[in-house]
Amino acid sequence: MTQPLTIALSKGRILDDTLPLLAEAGIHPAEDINKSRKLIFDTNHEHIKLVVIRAADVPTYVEYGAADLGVSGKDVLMEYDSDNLCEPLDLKIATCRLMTAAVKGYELPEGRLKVATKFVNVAKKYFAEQGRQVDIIKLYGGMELAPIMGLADLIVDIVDTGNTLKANGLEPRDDIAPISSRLVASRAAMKVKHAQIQPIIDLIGAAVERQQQAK
Ligand code: PRT
Ligand code: MG
Repeated sequence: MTQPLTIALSKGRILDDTLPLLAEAGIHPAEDINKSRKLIFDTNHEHIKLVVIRAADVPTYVEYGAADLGVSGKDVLMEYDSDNLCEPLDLKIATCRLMTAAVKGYELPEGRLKVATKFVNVAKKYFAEQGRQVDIIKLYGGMELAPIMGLADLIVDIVDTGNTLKANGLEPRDDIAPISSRLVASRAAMKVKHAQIQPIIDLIGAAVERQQQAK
């Protein structure tokens, strides 16, 4: 008998891109995920279950083996920063960039910078690599407000079209990393459950290829 295999999906905008990709891979939830209040879903594959959880919690579920695979933004994985996780596939969905931004035309002060972000670990690492002294101010959202209100010199945030920055009188400054969602697994599960996990990686990998070709 095959053990059920659980894939943890990130709720929110990543889910909107994940469901069509899973459909392309032939994995269909038993009911409409967007219309249900359930968190765990059966699929047309008897041994594959889907769970829908807060995006920031997906790496935790996967690292501790509560889910066998996950779909996570690269930004979330960079911030989580665990050696126990691996990324068998770049799903090439929910693409954007992690950037610094400041008030348009604002000249950065010499010396220590105040940086507001929810990506505290990413920001620390980035500015350390730049050799720049910073005070990181942790925010939970709405980062765009921080430079306008004088809370910070810079923010580290996700940018897609740049419209949100522009609408708030900000401008993008430096690129930190290109972002897309990844299929994530724990290194332990990749060894122990390889025979079960690999066929699913192959299914989804082929679907990614087909989606890219259709573009
Ligand atoms: O909202 P909640 O706190 O529950 O969770 P969340 O904010 O992590 O979830 P959600 O649904 O917003 O999804 C976030 C994930 O989607 C990120 O971790 C990225 O991997 C991915 N992603 C892709 C984006 C964007 N594109 C994006 N544009 N996440 C956020 N944005 C936001 C950004 O924060 C900014 O406010 O969109 C705005 C910028 O967009 P532009 O087009 O105006 O530049
Ligand atoms: Mg959000």
